[in-house]
Amino acid sequence: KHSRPNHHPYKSGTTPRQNPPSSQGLSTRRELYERDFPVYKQPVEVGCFSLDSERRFFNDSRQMRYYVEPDRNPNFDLRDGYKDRFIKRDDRVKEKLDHILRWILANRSKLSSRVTTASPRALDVDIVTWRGHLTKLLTSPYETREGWLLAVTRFRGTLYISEVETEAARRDRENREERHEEMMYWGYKFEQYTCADNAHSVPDPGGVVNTNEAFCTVVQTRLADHRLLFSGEVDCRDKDPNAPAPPACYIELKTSAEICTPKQRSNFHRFKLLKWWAQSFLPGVPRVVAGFRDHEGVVVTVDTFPISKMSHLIKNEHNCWKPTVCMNFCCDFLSFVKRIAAEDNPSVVYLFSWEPHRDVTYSVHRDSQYSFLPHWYVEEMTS
Ligand code: 0WD
Ligand code: CA
Repeated sequence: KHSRPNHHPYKSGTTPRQNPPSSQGLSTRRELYERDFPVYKQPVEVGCFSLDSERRFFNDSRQMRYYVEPDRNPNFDLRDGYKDRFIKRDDRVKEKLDHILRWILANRSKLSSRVTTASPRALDVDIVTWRGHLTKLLTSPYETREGWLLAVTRFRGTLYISEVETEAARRDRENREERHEEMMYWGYKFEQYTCADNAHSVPDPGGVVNTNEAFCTVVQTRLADHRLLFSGEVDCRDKDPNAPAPPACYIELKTSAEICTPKQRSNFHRFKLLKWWAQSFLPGVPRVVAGFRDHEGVVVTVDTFPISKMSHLIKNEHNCWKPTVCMNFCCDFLSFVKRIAAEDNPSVVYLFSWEPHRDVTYSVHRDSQYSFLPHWYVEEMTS
């Protein structure tokens, strides 16, 4: 260990300053996060909202769908309707946290607001974000391909976290091949084959697939000392009226390439199940129903994966992912964010950036292109 040279610029008697903040990072190395599983409270649904075929917000469950169990070998043709019965959401439009913020304004009383001079906090939560952003954090210690950018603003004591599209992600989106474009449709088509509009009807595979439509749950939970409020899109629910209350009655639908070789099985366990586990564990959705399809987009088998069994399924894989690493990294990242994002100001953005094999770094931006809290939200929350 080498000592400080005598000509060091700091005055004697003062504590040496830390490195400039922009050079301090947070590591994503797995070994650092192999500790006891952190406290993660059972997520509680505090509300929901719907987005209609034109992406309009409704503070209700009108877009909820009901799962109808298919045949185990259904031969669903996922390519059907791609050319003539598909309305695709415009993914150039960045909605940021807007829908969640609309939900918050419509439900402020439910969030036990305490607006007092002693407590400047407008909401009784530390973090507001999309579930999908948290999924990216959970999987970062195992991610080798895609980095992320997360914009953070502290406003009235609460940290708002909103993703910014990376340059690489924008390039991929703009240069997607036609085959890939079509394969993205397959997941939505599978939903149409397995979901009905109400508990007593049947799916309508002859209808239009419109990806503007969404039903989102809003859940509250706590990860160690971080009180979280986040929203996630839910595909459907168990149609049995005696099913447990949300989120335990929710079902996540997925499609995946059929598994033919041991290598494919191993990759499925190592990469796909990690993403599926992280996404559904966060809001407390207990099961994933997967349609395994061939290269022509025909679903050959359907299987149910309980979230609670996923981490056992993977135990035979060498060097596989661990839920505790995912959760501890997320927890440490949120602590890091709380420490760095100190200025309470709706027009200041702390931009956290990560690329695989690197540390998380950040930069600070005032009144920039990155500001994401809309005026209508800031004004309503300030009054
Ligand atoms: O504008 C943005 N940058 C984002 C917007 C990024 C992430 C999400 N969103 C919004 C959209 O309003 C969407 O309705 O989030 C909603 C979904 O949020 P989430 O549940 O937090 O996202 P995630 O867990 O990543 O995805 C859940 C589902 C996906 O299902 P699969 O089975 O493929 O994981 O939401 C859909 C997709 O069906 N989805 C999206 N829908 C609209 N816009 C988006 C998106 N950007 N990303 C995923
Ligand atoms: Ca899905």
